[in-house]
Parts: sequence; structure tokens; C-alpha cells
Amino acid sequence: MSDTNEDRTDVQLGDVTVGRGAGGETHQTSGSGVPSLTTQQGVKVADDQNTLTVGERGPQLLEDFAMREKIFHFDHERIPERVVHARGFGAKGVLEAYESLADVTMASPFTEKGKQTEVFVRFSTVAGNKGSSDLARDVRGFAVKMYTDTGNWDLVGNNIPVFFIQDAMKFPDLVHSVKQEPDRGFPQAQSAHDNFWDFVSLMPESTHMLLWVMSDRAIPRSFRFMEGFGVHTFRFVNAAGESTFVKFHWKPLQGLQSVMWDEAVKINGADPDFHRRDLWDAIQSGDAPQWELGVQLFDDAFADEFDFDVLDATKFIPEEVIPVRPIAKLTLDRTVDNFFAETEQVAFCTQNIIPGIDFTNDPLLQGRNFSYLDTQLKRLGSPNFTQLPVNAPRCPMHHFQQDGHMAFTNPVGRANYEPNSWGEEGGPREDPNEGFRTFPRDEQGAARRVRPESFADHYSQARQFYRSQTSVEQTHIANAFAFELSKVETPAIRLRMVAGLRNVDEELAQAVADGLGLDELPDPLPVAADPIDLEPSGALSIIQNGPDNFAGRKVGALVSDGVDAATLTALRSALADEGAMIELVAPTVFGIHDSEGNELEIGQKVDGGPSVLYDAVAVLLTDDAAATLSKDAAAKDFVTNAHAHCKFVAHNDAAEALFLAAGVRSADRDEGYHLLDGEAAMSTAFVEACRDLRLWAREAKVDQT
Ligand code: HDE
Repeated sequence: MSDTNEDRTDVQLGDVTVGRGAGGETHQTSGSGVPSLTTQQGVKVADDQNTLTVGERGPQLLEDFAMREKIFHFDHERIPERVVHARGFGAKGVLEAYESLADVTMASPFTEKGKQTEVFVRFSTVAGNKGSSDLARDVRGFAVKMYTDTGNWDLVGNNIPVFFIQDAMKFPDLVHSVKQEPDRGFPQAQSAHDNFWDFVSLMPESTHMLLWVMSDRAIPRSFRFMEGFGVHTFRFVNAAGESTFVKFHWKPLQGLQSVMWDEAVKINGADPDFHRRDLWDAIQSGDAPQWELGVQLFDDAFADEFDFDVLDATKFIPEEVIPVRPIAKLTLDRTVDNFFAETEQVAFCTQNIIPGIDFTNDPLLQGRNFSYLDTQLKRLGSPNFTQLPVNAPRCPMHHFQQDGHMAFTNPVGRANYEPNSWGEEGGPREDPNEGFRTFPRDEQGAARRVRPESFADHYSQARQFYRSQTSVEQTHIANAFAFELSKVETPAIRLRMVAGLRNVDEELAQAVADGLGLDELPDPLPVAADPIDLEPSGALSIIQNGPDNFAGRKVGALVSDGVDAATLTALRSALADEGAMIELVAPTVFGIHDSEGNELEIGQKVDGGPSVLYDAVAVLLTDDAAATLSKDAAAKDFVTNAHAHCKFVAHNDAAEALFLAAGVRSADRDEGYHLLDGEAAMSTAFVEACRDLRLWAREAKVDQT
């Protein structure tokens, strides 16, 4: 057997040379400016293509340490996925304070105006496994780790300000019910099945959250366009030791936006990574998304007089009751360098708070404080997970905790206990002045297992949420309930849920019953406390809180070879002026030129770029291409779906043939359709119309056709 270069059988694959023979090397060798491939022990590897064998076709040799090490490591690459929020996506950035909040908190990010704190954010879905699709109807996690100079503060929130349950003890039941049913292992990333609706229909405290989850909040267009909430009531504590209650809000400066359910279903097929790709692309292109951190501050007197218990996580405080005060700006301007090292290994713990922040007695929060630390040990395998770079504080830390698996930051010196008498050599000491001090709240009472009376009203805020929505949004909520319950196989569960909805709103219950084809409404479920009518809150509607521009949104332009150069240029420039993007979709990815012969960069072949991937569309074709595409199912779907999803459509005259083939007659083409013929003003008018995001007036008409 020879290992000389003469024995190599290199293969030329396009512009890449790959070594294949005995002793063969890849095209990149140590001499060409790239480092040598090594084993984990640092031994350079000569051949990464062929295992050591006896003779050319003989058995493999166990002594091939390079091959065995490679396979061994591969076999152990996976760690347990998160038991909930398994599918997530992280990004890095900075939090910048608007002002000093020293009067209410000594929390380090807010000590002075302009103060910057490094952050890591992980967005997630809850129910689906790690490989599930982004557009599942689900709550989104919005977890923020702030590396402050007084320690790490984790605000582990969601995109919905309330939760399904009032006591952490019910969390395993809730999660079991929504995840795959245990006997069959499906459905994946879906709440539309018997177990989930069985559980929640037996837990009236879930009703308020269900309204949010059946609303378009649960199918956001992008992480960039959704709010975040700390959910629980926390405490701010100032240097004088005074406490103020606080609820945290993240408000996207991009405005709120969601997709329609039919779009969500189709996006999941077309691009299951739609949300993570969106965030990645936005940050990579320099369009860093931003959120304002806002707080609702209140005292004991407000807590006593408010209609609901501020410790009950199934309730929120409307912004009309306590306005949200913006205190800082979050900018996510860096993608992760390595998905596993950062997004997967990041370990959020609700117990990670810093001086100036404290807990309240919210029973959900107290339970979480146990769960998050506990779950990280299971997932990351060692109490030293805090030493992983993504989890390590950026401020100095000194303690006597030692050893354990994978301890790679180890104290030096003799002292590993205190008190000790080793003087300056004796290691760190307590800091009574700057150390964390728990707010000295008064607590007394008998140990009991009891749900407070003040947690009993399960319907009033659900009703308030529903009645705060536009009629378009109300229809979406009713449709979502009907869809989900139609997937439930057990009639009694469907009926129990409709019976519960009667306590929320009779019209909603009726609309759901109609959607299911139910002749007669069941009697309402008994209530523990009579629901009351509360003032609607405009802040709860997505449509009323959209952007006032089209920035950060994307137009999909279906074009063909020979597309009019002036029209395309005018459209591109109007979108660029708005800060919006355009992606070209064409019958092929090579060989498409504009009318002036310029080769166009095509983002998607027509069957890979359905209109559900875009916020608005353009159809700019030649007559020949329109005739050909009129026979193409994907091109017709592009148009039909854009129309059905109430999108704004720019087009040239030639697009007519495709519209007709797609069943969009001229009578169907409303003011959402904009003819473009190269004039800049026409493109500008189209982009201005797009600021509304959708022409909702079309929705009812589409449903009727
Ligand atoms: Fe979580 N939750 N949770 N949760 N949660 C987890 O921790 C838990 C709750 C939230 O991107 C787990 O590291 C209990 C509310 C987010 O890594 C686990 C209860 C809110 C994330 C856990 C709740 C959340 C998690 C699983 C009921 C919004 C993802 C993996 C008391 C305020 C964090 C992990 C990330 C993750 C427990 C309820 C948000 C098992 C026991 C309410 C955003 O510890």
C-alpha cells in the first residue's frame, strides 16, 4: 500500500477538486492558506475520505483513530431538546436606556441615560419539537438575557401577556396535553387535537389565553413584528429599599403584523424556517430590528383596587389603565456565530435577577424559578452550564463552587470555603453593601393548598380581549376556534368548549357553533365569578397597531424574461425609498433578462416562491410569458393566493391573462390592484398603499366567491 501523491485519484467537480484515492487530499491543503484538518488531539489528518483498510477492498482497521474519533463524536452530538420551546432562534444585540430610573430601581441597565447592556434574545414556539415548522399556531417565546454589570438578568417572556394556568403545578399537564398524544406520537406542533381541548375546556382559567392563541397573535408574520411581555408582576427596588410593582413590555418599532391562517399553513410547507430566515436576513442586511422596553409601574394601592389580582398570570393590566412607559431600546444587530453554541446552549432562568429587580408571589413565577434551573441541568448535563460563553456573565464573578462535569473555569489558590483565615489569599467575601438583598416583604398565614378567591374570574378579560378586536380579527378568532375544534374527534369536548365560550361572548360562541355546524348552543358552563363588561382596549388589536410604513416588508415580483426595465427599476426604487425589499420570482433562476438585456438576479423559481412568502406582490410579465404561465399551477396559485390573502398587487397589462387563468376576474380586482407602466409615481402609489399591509375589505368578498 502506498501513500504517495501519485496514488491520488483527484476528481474535478466544477471548480472544486476533491481527493478520492488512497492518500488523496481535498483541494484545500495546509499549504494554500487554510489550516490543516486535525483530530481533536491536534494530529494533522492526511486523508479524510477513506477509512484505513487492509488492502483496497479489505476489512477496516480498529486502529484508525481518526475515523473512530470522528464517528464517536458524531454519535454524541445531540443534547436533549427543551421540553417546551424546543424550536427557537437567537440573536444578539444591545439594550440602551432612555433615562435614569434610579427613583424606582437600582437595576444596572437603567442607572443612567444612554447606558448600554449586551443582550442575547431567543424567540421560540412552545409546543413543536426542534425540527417543527415556524408558522404553527402557538405562543412565541421572547426570552432576553441581559449581561448587566451586576450579573445576568433573564426576562423570559412570551408574545402574549397572559398565560394558560394560574399555578405552576398544572404546567406539566398543560404541556402534556398540547404536545403529541403519548400513544400515537402526533400531532406535531398543533393544538388542534382532542387532548389539548379536553384539558383547556376543563380549565376555565385557560379561556383568556385561548382567545389570544386563537387570534392572529399566534401566527406572527415575523419575530420582528411581535410584542413581548414579561407576563408576571415583578418588583423594581430602589437604593432606598422601596419597591414598585412592574410589568414589562417589548414593543416592536416595526409595528405589529401577523399572517392569515391559510397563509400560515402554506408557509409551513413552502418555508418551514420562515421566521428564522426572516430574522437572519434582516440582521445580515443591516436592517436591525428594534423594540422598546416599556414598563407599567404601580403600587400596593393600585394592586388593591384593580379589578383583578396582579399576582394572577391569567390577567393583564390594560394600557389604558396604566400606560406603558418606554424606558429603553433593544436593537438586535448580530446573528449568532454558531447556532448550537449560542441558540441551543443558552440557558434562561427566571431566577436570574439582579439588584433592583425582585419577584412577587405570583405562583406561576415561583414555580418557574425552580423549573428553569432544574431543566438546564438535564439539557446541558452539568451544573457548569453557566461557564458556557453564551451563559457566562460579562461582569466579574468569584465564588467557591467547584468541580463537576466540564469545569473549565476553575478558581486558583488554596481557599475554597469561607469563612477562612487566609486574609487576602482567602478568596471572595460577602458584600453587604452591593450584594443582592431580597425585598423584605411581610408574609404570614397557614400552609394551605388553595386557589385565592381573587383568581376566580376567568371570563371578563377574555371578553374584553374579544371585544377590543376589529371585526376582521374577531372573524379570525371565531374561525380559528371552529377549525381547531373541528379537528377534535370527541363531540363532548367540542360542546364543552363552545359552552365555555358562551361566558365570553354569545356572538363568538354562535359563530364558532355555526362554523362547526352545530344546531343548538349548549348551556353555558357554570362560572365561579360572574363576568363583567370591561372597557375595550385598542392596544390589544394587531390591525390597529400596525406600522405606518412598509419598511422591512418584502414584495415578491413574478417576472419573466424581457420584463420592462423601466417598470422594474421604478418599483425597485420606490421600495428602496420606503426601506422595503423586493425578491424576483421567475420561471427559471438562470437566463432572465430585462427588456434592456440586463441579466436579473432571480431569488426564487416560481414553484419555490409562492406569494405567501411576501407581504405584497407584483406581476410583471411579457405577453408570451403570461400565456405560458397561465398554464402553470404555481404561477396561478401565486395570484390566487395573493388575492385571497388580501395583498396589494402591482401588475402590468400583460398580467391580465394570468389573472384570468387564476380566476381573478377584472370585477374582482379592487383598489388593492395597481397598474404599473414604468412611471415612478405609480410605483410610489403602490408602495404607499402597501403601508396598510392588507386590503381587509376584500376578505369577506373572497370568502363569498
Ligand atoms: Fe417556561 N419553561 N414555564 N414559560 N418558558 C421553559 O426552560 C415553565 C412560562 C418560556 O428560549 C423551560 O430552558 C414552567 C410562562 C420561554 O430557552 C422550562 C411554567 C412564560 C421559554 C419551563 C412556565 C414562559 C421557556 C423549558 C409554569 C412566559 C424558552 C426549557 C409555571 C412568561 C426559553 C427551558 C428559551 C422555557 C418551565 C410558564 C416562557 C421547562 C414550569 C408563563 C420563552 O423550564
